[in-house]
Amino acid sequence: MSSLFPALTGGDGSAADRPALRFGERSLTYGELAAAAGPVAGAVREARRVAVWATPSLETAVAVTAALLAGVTVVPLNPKSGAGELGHILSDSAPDLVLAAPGQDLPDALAGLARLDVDPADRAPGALPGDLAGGRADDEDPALVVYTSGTTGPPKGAVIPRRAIATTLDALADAWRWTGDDVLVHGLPLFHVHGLVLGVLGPLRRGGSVRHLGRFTTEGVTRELSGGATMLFGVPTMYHRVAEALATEPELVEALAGARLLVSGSAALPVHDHERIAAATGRRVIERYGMTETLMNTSVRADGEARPGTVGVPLPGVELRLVEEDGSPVAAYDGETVGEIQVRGPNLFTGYLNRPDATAGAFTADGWFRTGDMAVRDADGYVRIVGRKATDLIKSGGYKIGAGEIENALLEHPGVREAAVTGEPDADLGERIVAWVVPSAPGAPPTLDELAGHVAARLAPHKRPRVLHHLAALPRNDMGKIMKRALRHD
Ligand code: MCA
Ligand code: AMP
Repeated sequence: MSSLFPALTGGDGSAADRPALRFGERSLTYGELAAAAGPVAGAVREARRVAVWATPSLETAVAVTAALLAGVTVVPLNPKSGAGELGHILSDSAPDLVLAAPGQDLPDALAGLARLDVDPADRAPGALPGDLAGGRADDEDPALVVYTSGTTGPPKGAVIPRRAIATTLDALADAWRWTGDDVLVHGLPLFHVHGLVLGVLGPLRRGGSVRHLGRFTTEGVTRELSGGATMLFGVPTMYHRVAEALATEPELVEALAGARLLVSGSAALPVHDHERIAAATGRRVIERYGMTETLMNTSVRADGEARPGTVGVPLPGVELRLVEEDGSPVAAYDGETVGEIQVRGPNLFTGYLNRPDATAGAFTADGWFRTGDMAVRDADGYVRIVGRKATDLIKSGGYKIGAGEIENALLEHPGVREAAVTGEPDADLGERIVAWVVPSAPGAPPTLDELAGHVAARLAPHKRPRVLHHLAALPRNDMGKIMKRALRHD
């Protein structure tokens, strides 16, 4: 029954005047956050699960904090979700109500759900009600259900217990020397683990503060890092944009040089971008490796060697091993022998909501989680990710996207008779989504704009194809299975 946020629930008021959250011009101290979250927590306390319309805003941060104080599970919704994806998430997670900013337009899919407006200006000063301050939930209770894509089918809801959040954030505090004196800046979305758990709950657990950029820009990074922020979190696409801007933005170079810690995650940071940032600023970006289902597994430590191209060493409490195809441990940690990463520890989720089959398939009999990531490990423990087991998972801009869900959406378009989706290298996004389509009417094939709009409206804009190829037929093997390796554009 321990509190996730000691600085909010401590009761002695020592942190009350310290800054907690800042979004644009609006900010809250710990005292103000407790006063804003208290009434919301009181209003949701009888609910089992609430959805939060997770715009990058103060309202979202207050809503999530309040629900967690009340011991209620949060389902963060991507506010750009299309109708199909939103419908699936709502019917799968069955929230009791949706929390949103006052005046926020919500799509029809949410019309049948009770709504609670969260207004950070609506405050009940004073200490939190006693039972909230003490923490109402058990450590094993679910805190979040975060939807994540698989190779096929719609996204699955990863059930993340309170214990995993506390454990992962405390392990990162150890690895990064992260304290209440740190001021974090980022522009990450708040419906995934990176932006929400690390980027908002992280500073709140430490008693420090976060300044959210609303949307990522290098100008915003410069402004905040030269105005008191100490840490930057981002996906590799953001660091790539930073690296590109260094030559023309000398203030950015200076701001980065003065930061305490620059952290990249959610996908591999290309060594070239790493080196460009190091050469210009003298600072090395630290990489950490995580997953929605496992939260954080490894990191380069603040006091360790930043070896570019590696994701560092296992975090305290995390067991990590590399296994062969048959599940046996690889013969050697020699920096060359490749195996699948499996992890075990208190940072892990408890399972996929309503999907016991998928949950069972994700774990070995003795509780190791199969990440699907392929890696080598040096003798001194450093892990280097070299690829992914499933070619049908695409990482674009740090978002994980399943080829199957895009193929299904494309097939719902009347102009598409057959469809296959692949990822191809992209300097900015890491990978970009490519659609290979056999048109229903060869004389009038659907355009890229049409199909991108179609996928964005059903799933989400980041899942839209960025390249389209029309084909007369898809390459198939004797079994009729599409041979994606044969899909190459010359
Ligand atoms: C474009 N847009 C459209 C369409 N085309 N909207 C509707 N229909 C269309 N056809 C809109 C978009 O909605 C968006 O609107 C704008 O155009 C630009 O979108 P996009 O092209 O997607 O932006 P981008 O520049 O490519 O985005 C790059 C990005 C983004 C900012 C780096 O990819 C991003 O935020 N990535 C973060 C992903 C992340 O947090 N992953 C963590 C999960 P508007 O202009 O309104 O925005 S992984 C994780 O959590 C694990 C645990 C881990 O390890 O971290
Ligand atoms: P998600 O399911 O969206 O949480 O994405 C998790 C996946 O992102 C992992 O399984 C990895 O494939 C990838 N990932 C996260 N961090 C890193 C990193 N630092 N380097 C390479 N891949 C990463």
